[in-house]
Formats: sequence, C-alpha cells, structure tokens
Amino acid sequence: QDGKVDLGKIQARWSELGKIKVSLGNKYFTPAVVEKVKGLSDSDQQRFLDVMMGGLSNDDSSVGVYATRPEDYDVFSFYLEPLIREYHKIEGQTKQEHDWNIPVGEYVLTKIDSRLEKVSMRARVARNVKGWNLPPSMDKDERIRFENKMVEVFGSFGIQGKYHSLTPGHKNYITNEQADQLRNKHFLFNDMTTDNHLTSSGVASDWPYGRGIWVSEDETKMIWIGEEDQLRIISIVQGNDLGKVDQSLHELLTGIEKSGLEFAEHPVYGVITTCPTNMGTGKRQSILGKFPNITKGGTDEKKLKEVARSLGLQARGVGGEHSNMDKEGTADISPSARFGVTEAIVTKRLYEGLIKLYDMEVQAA
Ligand code: CIR
Repeated sequence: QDGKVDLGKIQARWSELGKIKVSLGNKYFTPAVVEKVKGLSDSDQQRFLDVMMGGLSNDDSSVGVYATRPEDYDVFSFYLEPLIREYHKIEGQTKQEHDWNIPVGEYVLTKIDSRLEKVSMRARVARNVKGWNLPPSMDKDERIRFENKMVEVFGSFGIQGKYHSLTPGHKNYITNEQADQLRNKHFLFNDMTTDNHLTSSGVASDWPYGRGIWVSEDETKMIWIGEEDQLRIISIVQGNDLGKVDQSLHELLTGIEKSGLEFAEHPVYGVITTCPTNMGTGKRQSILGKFPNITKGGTDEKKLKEVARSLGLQARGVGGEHSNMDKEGTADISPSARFGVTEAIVTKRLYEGLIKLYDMEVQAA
C-alpha cells in the first residue's frame, strides 16, 4: 500500500499506549525519528509503520518492533540502533563476534543445587536465509517455497531425522493430533494465531502454510520452519551439563551450514533476526527450573520475572513466550542479551545467573 503514513496519528497512538506501558519501540519514537521518517520514500514509510505494528497493536509489548526484511536494520537504523543497544545493554560500539568454544564438565547444574540432577536444558539459534524476506513480510507463496527449499536440505542432511509439515496437502503433513503430541513434548511451537504479537505484526500470516518441524531420530535436535524467524535451530537435552546442549546445538548448526545455506548477516549486528532482541548470536539458552518459593506456588509469576530481570535473565512460562507458569513455579530461565556477547558467554551468563537465582529461591523459603 503506497501513500505517506500519518505520523501524527502514530505519535498520538504511542503516547496513548505510553500511559499503560512504555515499550522500547515507543520510547525511541522520538521527534528526531519523526523528522527522519519524513525524508523516507512512501514505501519505506509504510514499511516503517509495518515494523511498529506489533507495538502499536499490543499494550503489553516490551519491545514492540519486528523487522520485515534484513535491510530494515540499515534503512531504519536511526530508530533500531539505540533500541538494540538498550535491550542488549551495550555501551559504545560493538561488533558481533562468535565463539562456540564452550566447555563440557564446567557448567554443571548439580554444583548449584543437588536437585538439578535431570533438568530440561534447551538452546536455540535463530537464523534467516539470505535473499528471502523476513517472516512478517513473506507472502503465502514465499512461505511455501521456503518450506520446500528446507525439505530439500533435510533430504541431503547428515543427521537422521524426519520432517513434519503443518501445511495442508504437503507430503509430510501431520494431523492436529500429531502436532499436539509434538507440542506436549515441548518440541513444536504453538498455533501462532493465538499470539497477538505475532498476528498484528504479520509474523503469523498465512498460518499454517509454510510451517513445520524437523526432528532428529534421537529427539534431541530440531528445526522449526516458519515461526518468528525462518529457522529456529534447537537442541533439547535432559541432564545437568549446559555444555552438552551447546555441543549438540553446534553439531546441528554446522550440519546445516555444510548444506550450503547462507544466512542473513549484518556487518555490525551479526545474525539478522525478525525481533531485535535476537540479533547478534540469535542464541537463547535456558533451563526449565522450579521456583515455588519466589513465585509463592506459581501465583506470583511477576515476582520471578522481576527478580530474573534484575539478574539480566528472563523468566517465561513452560509453553514459551507469553505463556504461564504452573503451580510449582516452573519457569524457563534464559539470559536476555544475545548481541554483544558470544555464544559461549550466553552459556556462562545462564550458569552464573542461575547460581544467584537459586540462592534467592532458597532464601525465599
Ligand atoms: C514484545 O514486544 O513484547 C514482543 N514483541 C516480544 C518481544 C521480544 N521478546 C522478549 O523480550 N522476550
């Protein structure tokens, strides 16, 4: 849709939302930004509005913006750059570096608490492939073509596994019941149309076309297709050594890279992702832990979220982002920053954050 966007109306909407909660997208929509937007072409102005749709449509947004194509990080850098630096707590210039040298036998959870003998450890990296739109602006045809390209990659992949498609009519199509079985194991993502952030931004459009999951034979490695990023490359391991899940994830990532896929990368921000919170490494690493004391039997999720935030961590419910915790206060805990840190530092921050968090859980008894 062409034509200049109504910047006055957007300003009014942001200030209305600001009375409820100030997201980062709201905070950085400054008068100086408005002036810059005026100088953009009509289609880039429209694109800029698309970037903010998640935030403008949801009064509970904490970030409120999603990139629609890799170039957005350059075309709208006057807006996204300070926002990225605040989220990842970066001061001054930082260029993304990568380091997958993560020791096995060092970040052992039983050293923190003897009850952490067998926990669900998860690590994922977000990736998008060069030359394709990011999910908010893919149309149905592009989503389906992307899925089929990945099915080809899986066909020549060194790791044994199986692809399950949610696309009606696809040769690997699975029924809703089969999809729910994968969700019960925490492998597959939820129906994206139930998340207002994903629908209003266009991320969930054309659901369930072009969506699916590849799962390795041993069920420790998986790849999501068509969720918030084109690819989410994941490992889930039951155990107590964080280094082991990194080892598994890195094996999977290396396998995909060998297939010749070229990922979208930014010279400064590292891997390009739909949500600015994932830029840099795209790596989120977590464990599912129980915090019955801090959450007062799961009734005070807010408290755990606050305590986690003060430690540079994020606490989510058991079913992923925007989901709830259970009666035992089971939460998914991960470090918040993914840009300006290496993959190895994400693991270290999780481990060191958990030491403090479990200390507080014991104190809260
Ligand atoms: C929001 O703005 O709240 C959502 N779009 C999600 C933001 C990214 N997630 C996060 O910080 N956990």
